Amino acid sequence: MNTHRISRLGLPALLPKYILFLAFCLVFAAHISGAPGREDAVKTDTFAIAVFIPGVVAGSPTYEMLVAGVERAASERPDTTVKIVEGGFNQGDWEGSVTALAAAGSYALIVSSNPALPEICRRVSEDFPEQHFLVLDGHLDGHEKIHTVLYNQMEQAYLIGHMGGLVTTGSMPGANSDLKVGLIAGTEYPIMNQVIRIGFELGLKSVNAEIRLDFRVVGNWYDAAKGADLAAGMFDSGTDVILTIAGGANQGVISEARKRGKYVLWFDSNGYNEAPGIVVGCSVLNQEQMAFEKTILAIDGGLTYGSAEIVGVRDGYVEFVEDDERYVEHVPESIRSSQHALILSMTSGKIEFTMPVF
Ligand code: RBF
Repeated sequence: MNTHRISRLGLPALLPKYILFLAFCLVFAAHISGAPGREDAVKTDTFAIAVFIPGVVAGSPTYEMLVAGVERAASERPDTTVKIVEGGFNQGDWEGSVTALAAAGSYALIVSSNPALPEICRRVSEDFPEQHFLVLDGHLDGHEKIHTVLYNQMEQAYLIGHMGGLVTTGSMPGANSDLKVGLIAGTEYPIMNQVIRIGFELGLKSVNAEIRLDFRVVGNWYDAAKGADLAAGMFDSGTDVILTIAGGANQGVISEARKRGKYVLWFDSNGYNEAPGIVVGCSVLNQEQMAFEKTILAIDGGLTYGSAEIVGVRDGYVEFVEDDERYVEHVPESIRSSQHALILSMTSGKIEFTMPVF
């Protein structure tokens, strides 16, 4: 990855040597460019990547993993640059920001992550047909300049739903006899309403059909105070464990659970460390690894634009994290072994779900 550092010390003293060195490089480069078959060796072939974040990076697990994966790939390939652009929380601004990146004409690849992005990239592509895009956590098949990867979030939600069912029916200190589990979402969108919520509920009911889901919406992806308010209302009405998928608002849900000795389930990344003993289950996407692999492919010229992948548990990109010491320490063995049995059923293919596409 290219990083540019400007030294403040001793520049005037070093200047003559620097000029000499530069002259040497130019002569050397001119010499190489004269070699047979090399027409333009002085030109550096930089692969410039723009990562467009539809929101802000901090606090949103999928975005944090996206940035980490792209940066890791760039660090393994010389002459690759990465620019991170945060689009902010106003969805209406995103298309303009992606358009500006494409219009710059300097990015070999624009990378993003979010179910709303494929359609935005498709529209931008109408004006900038040469621009290539990689979109994770989204789906668009058959566009010659766009590659997408969708995760099987029915499986991801079912895994964490099963864990929620075990917690609310189990005997951990914060669990009560009410069969109520919560889900707090940042906003409502098709995958939330028709996949994650449904998969989560199926997972809960696979443990006990009487479990009821309390579903609430923050209305944005940043308001921790609203997240805490919603969680408080849910805990007051008998919920003992909440799955939170609300970006920066997740922190409010955690602080409320901590105050009351209740539990939180985490989505997308390993969140046990956010609050050990309170976050008692994480079903994750291996988005960092996916971003890394796809970016390497793009840099090396092997990414298949025009195709749309869907990956799930059996592909290794959707997982429940059970090998974390905080999980082992805080969750009773009886619950962990039931959850382990479910994981085996899913990795063996005995239980699997089709991920709907919209
Ligand atoms: N998830 C976040 O963690 N932070 C966000 O800022 C965020 N913004 C989103 C905006 C839109 C329009 C949509 C459709 C989803 C957004 N998500 C966000 C949800 C994210 O894409 C993903 O569905 C969830 O993280 C569950 O994997």
